[in-house]
Amino acid sequence: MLYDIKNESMPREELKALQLKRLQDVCRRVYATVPFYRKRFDEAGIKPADVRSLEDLKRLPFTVKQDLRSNYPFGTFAVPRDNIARIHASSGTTGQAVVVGYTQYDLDVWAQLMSRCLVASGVKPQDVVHVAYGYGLFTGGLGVHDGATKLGCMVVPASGGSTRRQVGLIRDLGATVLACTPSYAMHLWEVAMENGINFRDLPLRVGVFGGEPWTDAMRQTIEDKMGIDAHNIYGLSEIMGPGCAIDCSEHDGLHVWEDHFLCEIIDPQTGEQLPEGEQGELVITNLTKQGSPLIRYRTRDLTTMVTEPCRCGRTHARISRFAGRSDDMLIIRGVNVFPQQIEELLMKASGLTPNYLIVVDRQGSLDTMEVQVEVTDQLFHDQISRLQVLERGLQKQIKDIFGVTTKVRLMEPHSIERSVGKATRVIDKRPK
Ligand code: DLL
Repeated sequence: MLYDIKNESMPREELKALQLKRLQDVCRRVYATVPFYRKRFDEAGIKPADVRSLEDLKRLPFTVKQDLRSNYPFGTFAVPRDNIARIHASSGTTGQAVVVGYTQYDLDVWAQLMSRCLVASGVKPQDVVHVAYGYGLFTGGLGVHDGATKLGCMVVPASGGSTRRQVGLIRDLGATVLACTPSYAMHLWEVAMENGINFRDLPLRVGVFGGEPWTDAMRQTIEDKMGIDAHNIYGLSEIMGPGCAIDCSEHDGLHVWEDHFLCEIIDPQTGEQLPEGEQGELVITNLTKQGSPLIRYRTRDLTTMVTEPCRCGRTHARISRFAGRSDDMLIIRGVNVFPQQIEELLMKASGLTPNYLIVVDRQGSLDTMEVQVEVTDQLFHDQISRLQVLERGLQKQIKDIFGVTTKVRLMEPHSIERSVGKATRVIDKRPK
């Protein structure tokens, strides 16, 4: 099922023509109304009228998060403040906040793209959608809420927190769809089990999970435990919020809505565009946004992109599950380690739970890495020798794959702090 057949299955040539028209339009708009962009375009020696083909995209300047910080709060807005209907903010915990603005048209487009995502995950108007993404400046809650409302679902705006109460609501109101971060989904499941509620026995059938990186192994674990079909939804506040991309029932990459977002994969070091299928940083240009459209925004998210059509009938390009963010990459004694690579390993071992934390520190001049992972109740009550064998086995696997010596510490169940939104997977105590 497609929500918007005409646009979602548009032949690629037509899609490209539409993208070019919209790219020319957004360039004209930002050049005329955003002094920051006028300056950037002038510095790059390009005028909106010079954009004659999609090939010209690479001549346009990049936008990075720091540009949004430097122009806080309204310096990147392209319409008068009277036309802004809503503000959201990015979730960054450090540095100057970043705000983004939506006109009523932007909110309508957002709801429409979120509806596309929900339908791609198998959600129908008859569904009961329990939204446990945070409501507020974070885009997760309101973004999914508006899309599910537009689709005609019954929406439960639970937000994050009060986990026990939420579990009761999921059961009592008959939620069929759960939308939250994958780590919070696991936490909800765990609290449900503690309270004698098994999600497998409930009508729940679809998960719309995202907002943080997670591995395919984690998806399988969640699907097994909850008895649902879990989808991976991607988005970022700077560009829109949740709903930029999602995987369809084929689970073969995330469709990114190319009639609204022009995507490139670049080499994060050189800034050059990479050939189709190569891994690099996703760069997105807003084609239709009015409030605060961004040109060539560097997401820092690492992925690959392919344009080959999908079996589901959608013609929009697919990006792969994210390998991580370039700023999340840990460099341990010169070796690059992504937290998701560790997650992948942990999820394959039996007796472990998906609750883990990577603690990086420095002793003298040497980096140290400790992987803390909670074991299941069952394993915890097993013989010490079994725990030791598992610990050593994991240490050896990490050493074999990355070449770095790591301490693996198996933890008592429930000893690692749970989060209600995006999980903290890494604590880096090294002096900066
Ligand atoms: O996290 C928007 C969102 C909410 C997406 C709910 C999906 C569901 P920000 O707080 O601005 O916006 O954070 C955006 O989160 O650049 C990625 O690094 C990461 N991220 C979001 N979704 C995924 C995903 C929301 N499915 C940043 N896989 C992005 C991996 C993700 N990383």
